[in-house]
Amino acid sequence: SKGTGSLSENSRKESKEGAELFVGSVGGDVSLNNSPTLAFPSISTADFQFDIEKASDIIVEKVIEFVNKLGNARLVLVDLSHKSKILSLVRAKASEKNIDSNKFFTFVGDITKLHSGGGLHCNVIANAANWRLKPGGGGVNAAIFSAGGPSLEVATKEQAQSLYPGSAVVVPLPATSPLFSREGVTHVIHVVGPNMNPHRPNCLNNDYSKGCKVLREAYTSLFEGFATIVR
Ligand code: AR6
Repeated sequence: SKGTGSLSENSRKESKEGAELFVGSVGGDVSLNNSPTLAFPSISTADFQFDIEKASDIIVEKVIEFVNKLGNARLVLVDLSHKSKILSLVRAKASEKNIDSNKFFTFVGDITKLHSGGGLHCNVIANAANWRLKPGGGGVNAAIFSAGGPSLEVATKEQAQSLYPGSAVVVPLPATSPLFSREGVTHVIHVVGPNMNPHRPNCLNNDYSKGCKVLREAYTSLFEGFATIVR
């Protein structure tokens, strides 16, 4: 159980292990902030084998496009490891572009345990999904469907049966989902990115002109979906 003492413990923990703050650092304690917050993984850069240099440019470009349209809402790029190359690249590029680090930052942790394990409250999390919106398959998709429980599967099917690469669907989470009750997540946004892995469906065969277009569309759909929740 969390008393008042554990909050400061979490904040310390977060600033030490979790939040990788930009140069200049955030003005406040990120864990003591109740602004609407979207936590998202880097779409397509692991199982789907999308180039991380190109992906990091697109993430920063799309964050710049949306971050100031979202009022006081925050965007947080999450990955599992402090050694994450995509987090380092995005941090460096976001810092170069002087993106407000109160509104966009990176965070190391499991996206299904941000509140309980990292002290970061995110009311919305994004999933790098597959086109059939099926659980399993590894990566962040397997983790989110597993943590979300059967009610996430049911709620997902109510919204969509499948998704094209470059599109997203917003799924309101039932209160019966552990992600809701334990983590305070009210919505999951499934996003399907471009696939460069020849062993997965709809492989783009290294066509990065198509791939970059689809990845931009994926982030646009994700951030627009989040905007509909925030408004
Ligand atoms: N918490 C935070 N980030 C994570 C987690 C987690 N629990 N797990 C993975 N990541 P990936 P893709 C990071 O492969 O490349 C699935 O099987 C990971 O380090 O999950 O879009 C789907 O069903 C990486 O930075 O997604 C699709 O078929 C990022 O999440 C396919 O993989 C995305 O890695 C999608 O591949």
